[in-house]
Amino acid sequence: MTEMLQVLDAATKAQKLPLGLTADDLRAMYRAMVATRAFDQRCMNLQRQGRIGFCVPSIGQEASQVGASYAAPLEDWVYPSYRTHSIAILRGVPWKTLFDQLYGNGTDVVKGRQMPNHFSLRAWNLVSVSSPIGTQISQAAGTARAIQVRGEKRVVWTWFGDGGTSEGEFHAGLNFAGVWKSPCVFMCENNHWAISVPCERQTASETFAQKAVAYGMPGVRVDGNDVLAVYQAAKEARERALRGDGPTLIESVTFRLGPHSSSDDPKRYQAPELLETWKKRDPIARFQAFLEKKKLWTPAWDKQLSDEIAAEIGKAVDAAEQTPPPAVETLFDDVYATLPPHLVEQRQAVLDQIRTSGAIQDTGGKFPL
Ligand SMILES: Cc1ncc(C[n+]2csc(CCOP(=O)(O)OP(=O)(O)O)c2C)c(N)n1
Ligand SMILES: [Mg+2]
Repeated sequence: MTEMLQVLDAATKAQKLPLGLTADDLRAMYRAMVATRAFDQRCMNLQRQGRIGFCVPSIGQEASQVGASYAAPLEDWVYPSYRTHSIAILRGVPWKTLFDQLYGNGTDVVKGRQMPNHFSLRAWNLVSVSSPIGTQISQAAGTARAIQVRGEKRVVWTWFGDGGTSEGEFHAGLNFAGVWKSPCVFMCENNHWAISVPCERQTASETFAQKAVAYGMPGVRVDGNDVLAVYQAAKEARERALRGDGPTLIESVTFRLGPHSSSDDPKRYQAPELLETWKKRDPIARFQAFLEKKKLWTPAWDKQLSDEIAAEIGKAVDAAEQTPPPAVETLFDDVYATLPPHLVEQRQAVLDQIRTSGAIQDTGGKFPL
């Protein structure tokens, strides 16, 4: 569990396309990676311009996320981390839906009640992002057990970082799934940092993958900047889970090329040489070189792709920004199937107060910001 699975270099030299993937599959993977980076860059710009409050870029981790998620069909449940919006992009969530959440506007699925970047996308089987580190791990293990009890043919995926492995939830989740042999894939993205804590201060284990041994499941260490290797590891883990052979822990070795979040400045704790080393292993550049060799990439296609994505994102940003905030009475929605009488009364009291008091302007039912 110290060796690292790699596919890209050998596949570049081989005649055939690897892993049963078609040219369209490979182009779709590349598109999702490029789109994720464009989204991240746009979000950082919007945050710097004061137009959204917060974001968490995944720059450098696109292969790790797109590779694995390409092996996860829509019927699979995903318990994401705050850094894995590429999964939503790959699943075809409209840009406007993502920006609605970042703006917390009136068409935001969660009605502006979550911190920006905490997407909750039930229609795409993407469970709400958890802010407390690691809580999604035990939730996913529970869901995987439920799927097993119901006899459903699908798999649960959960995403967390190297730092997440130090939480009690990691132990609880992996132990439970290991005992029950539940259909769960534990995706640990080792991006070398937990904010400013380097991964060598996170664990004394030689690898994160080897922690799987203690839970009675396979641990696979994969080059997380090699999109095809991650796809292979994830596909095998899914097949294993569907066969009833239980969970897998995948350690995807990658690197965070950007800040932890829009609130972080890695220059304060990261040696510039380390960043330079990993920039040379940029997962998008590596995949692009492979595609070019296979005659599946041209500069013209790349430009067309980038222009198309930039236009789609631009349109969604404009639309989300112009959408008014949630109406104030929606504050009471979604908790009860039928609102209890005392809350109906309180909602009316709030609306009456808004209308009569000068303190809050009457927005005609719209959120008074
Ligand atoms: C229980 C808990 N402790 C601390 C934090 C603060 N915190 C937010 S992100 C983070 C680092 C997590 O690192 P890692 O799991 O490696 O994921 P990455 O951010 O690198 O993707 C910490 C400590 C938190 N959100 N929840
Ligand atoms: Mg990390």
